[in-house]
Amino acid sequence: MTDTTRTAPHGGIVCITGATAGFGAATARRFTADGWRIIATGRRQDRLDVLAAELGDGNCLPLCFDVRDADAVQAALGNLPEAWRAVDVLVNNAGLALGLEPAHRCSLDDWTTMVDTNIKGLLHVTRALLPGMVERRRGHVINLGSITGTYAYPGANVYGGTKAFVMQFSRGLRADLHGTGVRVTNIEPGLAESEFSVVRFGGDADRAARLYEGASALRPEDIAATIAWAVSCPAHVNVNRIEVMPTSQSFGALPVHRA
Ligand code: NDP
Ligand code: 8X3
Repeated sequence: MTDTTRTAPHGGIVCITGATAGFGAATARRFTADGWRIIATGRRQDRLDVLAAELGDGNCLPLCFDVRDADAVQAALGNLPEAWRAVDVLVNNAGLALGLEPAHRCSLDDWTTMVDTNIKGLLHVTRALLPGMVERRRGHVINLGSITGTYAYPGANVYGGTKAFVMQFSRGLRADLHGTGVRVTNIEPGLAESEFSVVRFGGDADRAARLYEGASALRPEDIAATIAWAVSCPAHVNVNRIEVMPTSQSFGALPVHRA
C-alpha cells in the first residue's frame, strides 16, 4: 500500500488569489503546466477571462471578487461547483504596497487599504477554504509574505507590518493545524519585477521601470517555481518559510543620525 504521508501531491486543484498579474498569473501558468487545475481570482474580470482562455477549457475556474469584501469571498469560495470544491493548495497572493513616504506623511487611506487587503483579505480567503482542507486531512496554504516582514527599510512602514503579520499568522496556522496533515508555507520574496511597483507608485510606470532598471530583479516565474517546489515536497515535509532575494539585493547598514 502507498504511504500517502510521503507522497508529493500532484495534479489537484490550486486556488490562487491575485492571478491577474505578477506572481499569481505566473503561478497559474506553472501549475497548469504541471497538470493542476486552477481557481484564478482577482478583481479584473477581463484579465481573468484572458487567463482562463490561455490555460484551456476545464483547466481554470475564474472568479472575480475583491478579497477585502468578506461576503463576496464567502459567496464565491463557499459555493464552489462540486468539481472544484476539494481545493488542495491555496496561494494567498493578492496584495499590494501603496507609497514609500515616511509614516508621518503617509496617506491614512493607503494604510487602511494595505491592512484590508494584505491582512483582512488573506484572512477572509483562508477562513473560507481551510475547513475543507482540515476535513479532507489534506491541503497546503502558501502565503505571500515579503522580506519586509523581517527587515525594515524607510517607507515600508505599514506594508512591512502587514507582511510581518502574514509571517506570524503562517506560524500560528502551523500550530493550529498540528496533526491535520495540512501544510503551511510563508514565501518571503525581495525585489521582484511585476505590476507591484506601478501600483505602489500610484500608476507611475516610469518610476517603477527606473527601480527595476539594471537590477536583475526576481521574475514572477522565479516565485512560481519556488511555490511549485514547496508544494512538490513529499507530504511529510513542511517547508515553513522561504526567503528569496535577487542576487543583486542584500543588506544595508543601520544608519546613525548625529546631531
Ligand atoms: P502585482 O501587482 O503584479 O499583482 C498583485 C495581484 O493582487 C493582482 O493580481 C491583483 O489583482 C491582486 N489584488 C490586489 N488587490 C486585490 C484585492 N483587493 N482583491 C483581489 N485581488 C487583489 O504584484 P506581485 O505579483 O508582485 O505581488 C503578489 C504578492 O507578492 C503581493 O502580496 C505582494 O505584496 C507580494 N510580494 C511582492 C514582491 C515584489 O517585489 N513584487 C516582493 C515580495 C512580496 P486585481 O488588481 O485584478 O484585483
Ligand atoms: C516587496 C519586497 O524588496 O520590493 O515585498 O521591498 S521589496
